[in-house]
Parts: sequence; C-alpha cells; structure tokens
Amino acid sequence: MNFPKDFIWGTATSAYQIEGAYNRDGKGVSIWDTFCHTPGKINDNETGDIACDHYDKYEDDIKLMTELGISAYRFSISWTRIFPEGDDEIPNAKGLQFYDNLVNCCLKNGITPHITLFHWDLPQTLEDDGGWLSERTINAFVKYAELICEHFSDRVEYFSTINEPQIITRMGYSTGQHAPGLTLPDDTVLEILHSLAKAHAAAVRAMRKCAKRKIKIGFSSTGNLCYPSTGSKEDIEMAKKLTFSTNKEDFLFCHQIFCDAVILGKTCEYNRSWDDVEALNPPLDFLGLNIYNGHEVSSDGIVKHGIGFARTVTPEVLCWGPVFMYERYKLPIIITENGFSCNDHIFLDGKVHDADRIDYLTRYINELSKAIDAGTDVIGYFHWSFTDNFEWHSGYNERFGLVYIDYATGRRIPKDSFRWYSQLIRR
Ligand code: IFM
Repeated sequence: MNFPKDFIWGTATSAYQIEGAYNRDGKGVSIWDTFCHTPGKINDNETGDIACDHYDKYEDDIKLMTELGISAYRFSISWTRIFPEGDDEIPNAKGLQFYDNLVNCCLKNGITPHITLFHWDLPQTLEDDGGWLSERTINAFVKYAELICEHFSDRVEYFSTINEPQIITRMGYSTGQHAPGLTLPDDTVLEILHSLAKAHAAAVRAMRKCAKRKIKIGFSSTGNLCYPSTGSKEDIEMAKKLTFSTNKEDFLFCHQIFCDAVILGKTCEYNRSWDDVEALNPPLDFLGLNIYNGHEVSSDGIVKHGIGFARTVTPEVLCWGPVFMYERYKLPIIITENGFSCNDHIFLDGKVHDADRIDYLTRYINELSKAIDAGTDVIGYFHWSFTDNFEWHSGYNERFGLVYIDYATGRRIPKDSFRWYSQLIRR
C-alpha cells in the first residue's frame, strides 16, 4: 500500500455515542435523550446517558490515541452542551469549557482536531417548535456554527457541518428508527432535507466570515455506492450509472440527493422542487465520505451475493466509491468513517482478538490506496470508531471500536486491530 507522507490517519466518534454526562454542567435535552428515554425505541432500552463516559475520561482516551499514533481525531460537539435550548442568548460556559479542554488536550498531544457540528443530537426545544421544518432551527444552527467557529478557529482548522443528512432524514423522519422517531410522508421528509441543505449553506457562509484564520469546511455524506465486477469499460460504466441512479424504494440513501445540491448547485430526480438550489453551494474544501459497503455490478446489473460476511465486506467500494465521487464532485476527499462491527469479546487471555476487523481493514485500506494510485485526491482516513460506543437503535449490541469498552467498569482494552492500525500508521 502506498499513501502520501502527509496523509491524515485518524479515528472518529460522535458526542452522543460516547460522552455520557447527558444532564451535567448545564447540558440541555436533545432528541436522542428523549428518544432513548422512551421505552421500546432502543434495543434493550439502552441509552447514551453514560455511554463510554468520555466526558470524564477524555484525557485517558486521548492518551490512548497518542499510543495509537493517529494524527487527527474527528469528534462532534453536542449542540445542547453549548446552547441547551438550541438558540439561547448566551452559550453555556461549562459546555464550551469541556470542548476547550478536549481540543487543547488533542493539540498538546500532537493530534489535529476535526470538529463536526451536527451528528444528529438536535436540541429537543427546537424539535418541539417544528424542528427542521421551522426557520428557527435553521437560524439556530447558523448561530451555533458561528459561535463554534469564532471560539475554536484560532486552534481548529477542519470543520464539518452535518454528518450524513441522508441518514438523518431516512431514519429519523421516514422509517422512524432514529430520533425523533417520526414517519412522515416523503414530501415532508424532502423538505427536511432541504432545510438541512439551507442550514449547511448558510453556516458555511457565516463560518467563512467569522473564522480567525483560513479554515477548511466540508460535511459527511453517505449513500449507495457500486463497484465494477471487472475492470472492463462496460462494468465500470454500469457501476457508475447505478451509483448515481436513485432506487425508488430507498430514494434518500443516495449521495446525489444532497451532494448535487450543496456542491454542484443542482437538483436531481427527487428534489426538483428546490428552487433555490443555486444558492446552496458555497465553496467547500473537502467532501467527507462515510463508506461501509457497496454493491458489485457487472454490465448487466447488480451481482447478488450470499449473506453475512460476503455481503457486508465489499472492500472494492473503498476504491471505486472515492473514484466515482471525485469524478463527479471534484473536491478533495476525506474518508470520515469506515469500519466494521464484529462479535468482539474478551478472550481467556484477557485480550480482544478481532481478526475479522483486521482482515476487513487490510482489504479496505488496500483498496483505498488503489484509488489514490489512480489519481483520486483522497487526503485522509478516519476509522469508525475509536472506542466501542452507543450504536443508536442497536444500543450497545454493535461494537465498532479499535478499543473495547467494558461497559460495566468503563475499562478500555485496546483490541488487536488497535495494534494493527498503529503499525500501519507508523509504516
Ligand atoms: O455509528 C454510526 C455513525 O454514527 C454514523 N455512521 C455509521 C456508523 C455505524 O453505523
């Protein structure tokens, strides 16, 4: 594998999934607090109330990150720690203090912080007042983005506005599996996606104005990706075509429904009604891609695979996904998430041997290096996730971490993949 010397190697997390301390130091209630406290919504009624207790253990976690050898850490800020009601007059000093401590601790340890503003934990007060269908939420997001940028841009260079607008709308407002658990008609869900695009665009403009130095702004997209069965021209063309053609049954799970609007200033099949689309694409510095798996395609269509490993482990997607996305959007790409949930457990020797994850990562990162060899401008890779954490409606059932969390005690146990990733970075 060949990677540029200045390639960004990192790990990623999000606030609700790791921090815990859900009601401490003036934090307000987010839609995820409410959702998890509603019986029947989450596997085993688990909550992020304590999660990995990163709020209290962030120094230990960053110490482990230095052992891992990463150069960057992607985390999200909990909006309700800063503005408990979403758009309060004054920010919550204790909330800002926590992220000051976190950012400063990263910098002291030679780790570049990458801040995501919104990884799904919308303030409940805003949701109660119409959520993303209300102008108040859009304005509140811009105010929050401005505050974070003003406060941190002296020390932080990389900012992402929104994580996975496709999943926010699909699972939060269409299938209802995620907070706030609504099952709205498609037209209304599209309006919500439109608001997210407006909020993103307005926040980017506001952040450019108030930044204390030149910052880099992007967002993280996810969606259907296809890769060709062979290197034939026909297979490649078909894989590209099916990557960007929308599946009617799952029309929200595609990159172009958001990326065409906010990067190209264009609509696609399902959002033609967005009449302001040319104002939604202020220039960005990078495109974040969250890539887990894709579909193999030959010139006559999608190739069906068996179940389990064969279907979810599709390494070629980490080559062709970035290749197709770069061709279309022409922005430097950061893989902001990629990883694997395994059946991890502590073995009799007290260690966590996650050979499946090492195999997955070896295959995927090898494919990523091929995308770079082919001329795709991929500038970084963030493993999802640093530690095991709260996996939304699946609760603590899924483990994506390089570090195992013993939830009963909070003990951190670096898995074999931690050592593997560390060696890869050092090489
Ligand atoms: O845990 C999530 C993350 O919050 C968003 N992207 C996918 C991950 C794994 O499901």
